[in-house]
Amino acid sequence: MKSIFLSCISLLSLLTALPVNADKQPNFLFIIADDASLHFGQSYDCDWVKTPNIDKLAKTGLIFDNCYVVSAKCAPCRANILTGRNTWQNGEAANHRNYYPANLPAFSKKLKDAGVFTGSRGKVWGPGRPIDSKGVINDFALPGMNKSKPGAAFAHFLAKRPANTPFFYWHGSYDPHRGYPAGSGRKAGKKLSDIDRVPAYWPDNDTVRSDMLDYALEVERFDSHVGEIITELEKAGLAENTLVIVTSDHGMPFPRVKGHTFDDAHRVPTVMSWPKGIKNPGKRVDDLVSFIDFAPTFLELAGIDPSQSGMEITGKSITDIFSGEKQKPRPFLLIGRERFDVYARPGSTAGLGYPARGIRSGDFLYVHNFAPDRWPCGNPELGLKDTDDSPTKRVIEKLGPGNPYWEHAFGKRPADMLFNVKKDPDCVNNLAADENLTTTLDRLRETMMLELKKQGDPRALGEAKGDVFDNYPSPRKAPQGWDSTPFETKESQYFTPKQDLEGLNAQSEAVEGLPKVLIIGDSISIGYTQSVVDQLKGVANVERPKSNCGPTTRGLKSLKKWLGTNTWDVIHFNWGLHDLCYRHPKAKAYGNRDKVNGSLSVPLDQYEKNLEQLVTQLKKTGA
Ligand SMILES: [Ca+2]
Repeated sequence: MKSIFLSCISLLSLLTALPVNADKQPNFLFIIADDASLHFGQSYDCDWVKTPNIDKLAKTGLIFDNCYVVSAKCAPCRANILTGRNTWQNGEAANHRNYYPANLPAFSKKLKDAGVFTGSRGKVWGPGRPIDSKGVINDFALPGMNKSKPGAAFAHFLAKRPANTPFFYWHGSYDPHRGYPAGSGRKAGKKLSDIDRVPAYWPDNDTVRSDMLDYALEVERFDSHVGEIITELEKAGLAENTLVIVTSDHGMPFPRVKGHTFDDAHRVPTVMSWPKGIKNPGKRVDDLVSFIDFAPTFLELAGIDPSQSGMEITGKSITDIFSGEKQKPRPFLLIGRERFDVYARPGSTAGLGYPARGIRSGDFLYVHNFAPDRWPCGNPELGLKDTDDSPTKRVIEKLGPGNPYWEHAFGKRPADMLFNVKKDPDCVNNLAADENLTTTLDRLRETMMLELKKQGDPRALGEAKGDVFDNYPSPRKAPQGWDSTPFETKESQYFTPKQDLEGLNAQSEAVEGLPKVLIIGDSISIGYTQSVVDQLKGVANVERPKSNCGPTTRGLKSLKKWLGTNTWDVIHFNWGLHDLCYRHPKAKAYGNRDKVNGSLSVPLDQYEKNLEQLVTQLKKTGA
């Protein structure tokens, strides 16, 4: 009975599948490390990490020098692979530790539907909950092989494969993800002096080097698993017509790499082998290749036209690189991020993200940070969550704000960042203000924004549509004491910093005979009233309006009221921050702030006129 049932299923899959030709159609073996940078041993000229199995594979295949992930964090990156779409096109799958939308297709499901035998071991997509509206867990049509050893799991999968059926197998390693036993690298015989170079953005000391060696050991374990799996592939006689890809979901779990928008986080080691299909093996490929290119490549090689797959794929197949008949050069690729670790920045239920988009083209990487007022690594008082805990992180944290290493890793970043990745692969010299590169920057930004709009990126479409990413829920429970209220709203209805709440009521005790001082200003200038009062105690009587004095337009309306009937000896005034703030009526951000699509609250020429009128009126007071 069981066998009849199985034959019915097989017949059904044959009927619904596109024609499967096991001789011609390649198999796919996709092996992905978790958090490995460009340290695949000899393949990437790295002496302190030994990866003989990957290096052997590279000799019969291709080494990619410019393969980029779209988002440098586990869950969003893996969503890019599965969908062939960019982060900003994947709804809530743009985020990390999130729900995976039920309607978001995955290439693996399409392969399965076409009759390819599919399976996996280890980490496919996550962390998060890939659950549909009925509570059904989405396994992306990649059922897991329940075996403890990677080689055994793959052998088990191959044994289950129906005869003459092409396969797709995903090995999702957990290496070299943290944590590492501290000192394990040295214990295994590695030396601190093995490391030829510590990136410019970390201090070069024993703790950091030792941390790097611990990481190296985990990359080497990953390599040994690659060896186990390839051995099984060869034993089964399937190596000839299997496209093997060995890569990583983003750079290493160290400060300023994993989770950040620099070259070291996004450019990942990638080796591919396919004896039957790669025409010029043993070559290095310098073409720009994106992780969204995997899905259309798999589909095309499985005989499915990506444009007819119903997946609305953005990536481009790279089969032309395999055949050596390159169609067109790839002029650029895009990168970006939304919310990575949750509860890292107050402002929404599960915390705000750090929206950024970037473009890699020629020698340059241009990155636009949409909310430069936010902390790129998460708020310091909440633990700088967008960087995994590590000895290296602790070393840099201790250095504190103001220290260049701390600023590189955790400090706020400007809206525009431009790096020459050929001359400065560490991306430590921001060239955005370089006058010689103004044209380059403008061209890159224009190309990027145009492309993002074409791709329907809510951030690029403006009107605060991008806030959608900040407001997606997370299955992770809020930590104790989590308060999602934005700091700026909870502090004061007067838009003033905390110290000013005391300052608001802090007027001098009027002492007869002392000069009278009036302070007119916005959140910054009135924020210091208390300390001014304290410092001028016995010297002057200080007062100020009991409100935020806002832009010049409010000043013109309210100045008479603020001056009252007093005679002032000194009037301190300050207008500008509110006038020159970019806002958009439809922006949902606090105060309708919108630096991308907004316009100045008070146009420059009007601001100048208003200021002149105010100064004229103030002069008349004789203060
Ligand atoms: Ca990862």
